[in-house]
Amino acid sequence: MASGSLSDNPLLTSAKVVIAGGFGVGKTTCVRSISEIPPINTEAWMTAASEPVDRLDPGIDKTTTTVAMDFGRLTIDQDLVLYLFGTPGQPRFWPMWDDLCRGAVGALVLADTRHLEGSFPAVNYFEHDIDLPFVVCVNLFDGVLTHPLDDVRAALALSADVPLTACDARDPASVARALLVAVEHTMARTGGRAALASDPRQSHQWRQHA
Ligand SMILES: Nc1nc2c(ncn2[C@@H]2O[C@H](COP(=O)(O)OP(=O)(O)OP(=O)(O)O)[C@@H](O)[C@H]2O)c(=O)[nH]1
Ligand SMILES: [Mg+2]
Repeated sequence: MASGSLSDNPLLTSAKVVIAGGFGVGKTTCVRSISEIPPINTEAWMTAASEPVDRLDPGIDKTTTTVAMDFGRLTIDQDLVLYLFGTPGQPRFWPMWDDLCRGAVGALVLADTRHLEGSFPAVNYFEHDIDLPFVVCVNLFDGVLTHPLDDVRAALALSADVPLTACDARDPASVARALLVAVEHTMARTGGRAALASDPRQSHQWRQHA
């Protein structure tokens, strides 16, 4: 996606959005697939030496894990740029989440229905520990929704006022739609344009993705 010369626009507003969730739910994949700049990732190899602390279950196709953050950028309008910050997912890095969320306008919390219990701490964090609008998004690992979203909502004991959606983290258009839900939720929670400069639904660039 072409971003143009961002610095030329005096009306440009940027907004920070956090992509959070438990271990291996697809946060890094999500940032990588949507970022218009080469994303910054902080991946470390998971080895046998780290087995006591890293989950290396059979069937989990994962050789690296995020040890600090992911960073990417998405221009969704000529005067609105999202800066995407992906959190690390492993419990030993959760203390970093407060720092990563500082200054954010919203969060997209990814969930994997094959290991839904891994999403409980993330949902709990955004529901109780921090005042930040968030939406929960099921990552469709097999390309299909294996459980109705109402069932996922019930299993997560998710409040009715928290939007629940689904995406394929590998698919930029799908990730864009999920981010749109998050942006719209932030706008609804903050009274329209209090936190964001413009309505992304009017964005031509956005429509190209979504
Ligand atoms: N089939 C499929 N695989 C995916 C999808 N999203 C992520 N993956 C794979 O799942 C694994 C984990 O993805 P990551 O993006 O590293 O997950 P993460 O949430 O960043 O993981 P941590 O940072 O370690 O918590 C990787 O091997 C990805 O290739 C998806 O939508 N479909
Ligand atoms: Mg990661």
